[in-house]
Amino acid sequence: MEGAARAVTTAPVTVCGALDGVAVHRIDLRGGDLEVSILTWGATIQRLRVHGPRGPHDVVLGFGSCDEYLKHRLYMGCVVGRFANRVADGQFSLDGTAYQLTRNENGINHLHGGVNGFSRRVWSIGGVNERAVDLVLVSPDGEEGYPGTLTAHCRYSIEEGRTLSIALSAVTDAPTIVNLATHSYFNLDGEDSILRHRLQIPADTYLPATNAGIPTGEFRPVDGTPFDFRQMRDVQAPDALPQRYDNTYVLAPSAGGIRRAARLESRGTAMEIWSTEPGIQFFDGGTMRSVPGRNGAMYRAYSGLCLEPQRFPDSPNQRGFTDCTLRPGETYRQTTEYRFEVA
Ligand code: FUC
Repeated sequence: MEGAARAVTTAPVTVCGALDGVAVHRIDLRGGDLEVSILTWGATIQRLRVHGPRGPHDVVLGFGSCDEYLKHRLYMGCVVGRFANRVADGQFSLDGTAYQLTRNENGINHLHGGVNGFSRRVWSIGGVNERAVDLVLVSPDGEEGYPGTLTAHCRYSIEEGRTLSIALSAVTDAPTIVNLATHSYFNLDGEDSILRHRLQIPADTYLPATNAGIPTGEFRPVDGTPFDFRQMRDVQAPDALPQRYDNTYVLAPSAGGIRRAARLESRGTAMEIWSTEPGIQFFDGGTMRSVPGRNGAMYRAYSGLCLEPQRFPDSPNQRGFTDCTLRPGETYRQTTEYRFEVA
């Protein structure tokens, strides 16, 4: 596969480690004003650099070596699946059959696809050129407790206008549930904290969650609360200690296309996220423990924030949430774009 890829590519593909004897590759994409390094480990964005008048600068957190991704369960830059965020008690029923998923968060809930979810698997390279790479992962029937063999695709491509496009899709051979999400920690300017980044999320309601991160089922208006990001404002709520942000924001219906899901700004760099997804999880990174990051940086609480377009957490157990069932013959699809501007 790699040989075929070499014939059509000018993008460097290098071995950067191994997991259980399987080589992990890094693919360095370049196009326009973006440079992106993708790891086959977890379909991870290891590095994303934007070129501007002040030179190139990093806009996501990342580790320098594969070993560090293995060591730190931060889901840094990866694609999480089969089911992003949490499934309460790891349990759900589908077509009258009850399933028990791995309970990998404090032995209680299922988080981000389990102990060895998609973020901790080596994806195959399906194709690569200078500006794009296709990654493929086959998840066997029963993996982490999920029914059906699921074949997932992730295509990263650099588009015109400083845009990184991410196309996710999946098919199954038996009824199952799917909710994939991209999980980069953004920091647009390399400052220690993202609390002074400015954020806008065009959502009138959000999903309150229990302390364990399970949505209560309520769609709560953001109006008059620290969760109101309808107007661009600092991440840190006014007159408040850092507010814990780890909730899904409910976006307007997308009618199948992509629409703006968030805008983030800091010191002359801006990023808009456009997506097909019904919700966007905003996680402020406040629970991150100190870890050494790339190039001698020390990552700690609020070093980066996550904005993760996805379906609603715990959907299989919540009436009134989006349906996450995937059946044979259907194709799950998500398109998400990170669109950058530099001044
Ligand atoms: C986000 C959060 C979770 C978790 C994870 C590492 O997706 O919603 O709570 O902390 O990241």
